[in-house]
This record gives sequence, structure tokens and C-alpha cells, in this order.
Amino acid sequence: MEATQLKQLVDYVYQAEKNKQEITKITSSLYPNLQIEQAYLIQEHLIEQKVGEGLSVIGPKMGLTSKAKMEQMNVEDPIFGYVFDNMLIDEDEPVSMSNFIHPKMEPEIGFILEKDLYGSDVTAEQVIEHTRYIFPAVEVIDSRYENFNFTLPDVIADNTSAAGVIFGYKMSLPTALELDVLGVTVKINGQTQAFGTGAAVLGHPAESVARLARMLSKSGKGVKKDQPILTGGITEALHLNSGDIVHVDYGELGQLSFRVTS
Ligand code: OOG
Ligand code: MG
Repeated sequence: MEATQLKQLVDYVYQAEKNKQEITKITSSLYPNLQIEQAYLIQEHLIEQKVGEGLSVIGPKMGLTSKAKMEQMNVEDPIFGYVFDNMLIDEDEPVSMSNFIHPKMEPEIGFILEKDLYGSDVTAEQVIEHTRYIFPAVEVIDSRYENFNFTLPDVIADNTSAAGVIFGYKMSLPTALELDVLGVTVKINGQTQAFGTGAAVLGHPAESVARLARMLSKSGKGVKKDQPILTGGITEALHLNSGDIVHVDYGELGQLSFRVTS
């Protein structure tokens, strides 16, 4: 891909996010042959552009790590992107529809490591051994593409639909919990809308962190200590609407609630 083309595509997704204006996916006409490596290059430049404007990366996120998500989005491989400081939503703060195009929420489990992990052979066991704590989280995703319709390269270029995060305050040790059998229930306006267990995320959420480390090792990077790491939606993502009251129960990990306003 030529430098001018790269710049054009970075700008395309960047402007869509900035103006909260949905766009046609890149692969439908702008660049039908977009490859995964090229998509990560677009993502990298997008991130540099945001950092250049004074925003900071809070931590990485994994996406499409559960069957429910892969089936919902019709794509089959885990992907990663980055959460920025301007995406943080306090639990007491409502989620305002006006900040998004067509937001959805997904329940996730977050990790904080006490040690950087590098290498193509990082395992879930190592992740658990070096986890400072885990916490309940909600990710608000907001694909910049019309109808959340995209291919794997499209969604990678769009920083994996990252748009908002709510981090729960309760910290737990992964060793004290069987995360694979932990049940997570999402209720919207008092009605159960989705349920999943930790095992939905690549068998165990720690495996998602390990997979991220292995994916990053291809470009000489790793997962860093003290950064919140999102391991991916446990259930399918649920559309948010103004007036919704959302309550997520993470069993022993705690709970998270928020409301949605216009
Ligand atoms: C892509 C982002 C997926 C997850 O947790 O699976 C993701 C999307 O579905 O728009 O963040
Ligand atoms: Mg997610």
C-alpha cells in the first residue's frame, strides 16, 4: 500500500470516529483487498494520530474472543485494539447516546498484570501467575461502519470498534476464582438479555491475555504491567437505547450498573 493511500484510509476512519458519522466499510470499494497486516498498520497510524493530539492509551483490548461474538459478527479470529483515556466512563456517569453512532455494550473481564509479558510462547498459566488483579468491566463498542457490518481487516483498521469503557472498582485475584465457570448475566430494564461464562472467552479469560501477548510478539511487543487489559465480550453485544438501565452481574467478581441517556 502506498503512503498516500495509507494516509487516506487512516483519515477515513479517523474522521468517522471524530464526527460520529458512519461510513461504508473500507473493503466494499475503497480498498477491497485490504489485508490483516495492512489493517493493523492503519490502526497503528490512527493511534499515533490520536496520541499526537494529546490522547493517551489506557490499555489494550482483545475482541472476538468468544463464540457468541464471532458468530454475531460473522468473523472468526481474535483481534486487538486500544482503549484511550477519552473513552473512560465513570460508573456513576450515564452513557450518553450523543457520544456515539450506534453503541452496543459487552460484559468483559479485565486484567492488571504485575509484570510485562513478552514472547510467542506466553501461556494462560503465566498470565495467572503474574496477574495483580482482575476486575469487572463493560466495553461500549461503536463500529464506525454502517450497521456494524465489516470484515476482519475493516474492524481492525477501525481500532476494533473501541469507543467506551466502564471499569468496576472491585478487585479480585484470579487464583481465588474459577474464572472459566464464572457466570455473567446482563439485564436491561430488569430483563435478562444475555448470559455467558468465563469459559466463553477462549476457554479462560487468561488465555485471551496470553493470546494478546503472543499476537503482539510478532511485532516485538508484549503486554505491559499496570495497564488494564480487556479480554473480550463474554456474551454477544447488546444495543443500547436512551432510557436503558443496564445491570451486569459478574458473580463473585462483583456488579456494574449504568443508565443510558440521550
Ligand atoms: C468488534 C469489537 C469486538 C469484543 O469484545 O469482542 C470486541 C465489534 O464487534 O464491533 O470488542
Ligand atoms: Mg470488547
